Amino acid sequence: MELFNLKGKIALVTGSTHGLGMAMAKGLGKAGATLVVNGNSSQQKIDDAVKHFEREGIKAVGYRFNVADEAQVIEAIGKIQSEVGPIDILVNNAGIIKRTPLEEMEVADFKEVIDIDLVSPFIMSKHVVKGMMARKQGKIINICSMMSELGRNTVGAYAAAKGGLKMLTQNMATEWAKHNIQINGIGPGYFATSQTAPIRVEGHPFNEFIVNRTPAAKWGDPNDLAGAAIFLASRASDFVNGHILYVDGGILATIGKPSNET
Ligand code: GCO
Repeated sequence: MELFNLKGKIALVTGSTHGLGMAMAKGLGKAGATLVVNGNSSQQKIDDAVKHFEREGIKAVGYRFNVADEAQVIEAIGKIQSEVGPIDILVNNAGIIKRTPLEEMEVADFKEVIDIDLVSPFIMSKHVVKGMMARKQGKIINICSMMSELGRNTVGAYAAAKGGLKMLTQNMATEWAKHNIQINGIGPGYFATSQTAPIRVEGHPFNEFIVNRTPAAKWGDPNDLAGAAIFLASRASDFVNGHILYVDGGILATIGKPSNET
């Protein structure tokens, strides 16, 4: 189990005040990492998340900043590194989605999704990787999606961002692996979170579709992502690079089946 021990490591998880980010951060904390919690909505949400982690026996510190604003990112990373310590693990999780048919989508909305879901991981990684290079070690985990591989009606901007994030992950690995930095991705399937709440309501056609389309025949529980996060943040993945680890109940393994088949 030493391979998966994160004791003494500092993990910054963007968007970790709720949902998948919180679940992955909790996994890293339970494995021994000190958590740097990030959000941009309200200081109260960050404080509540820090208290949540502390109740779990996890050391956590909160920083509110907008991952899409390079000046805020530079300032925050400087403060984190001087107040908490060097960032050993960066999880680029913060993201948004806008569900609109492409032909109806405003350009500004398209750009906002690209900005937060694709440009922000670049901004964060560009400024965190300098310290990792100096220390000759580090772990970067980009949170991709089923939409890194597949399209779906109304999520074109998100798919473009997440498809790009998959390739950005591979290019980060190409350029930075020689510094003993491992850059990988996690591709969550369909999970029960606030982001998917609108398409998960009882009786919503998409709810039944996903259960039928997923070989595991259920929506994922955010805690199912903790193991993948711990693996990619630990020494257990020191020779894994540029890999997107899909945690999807088997969705990408299958073409699916007619609704009348079990
Ligand atoms: C959607 C969902 C998905 C999931 C996840 C799948 O509207 O299709 O929100 O985008 O959130 O990204 O991997």
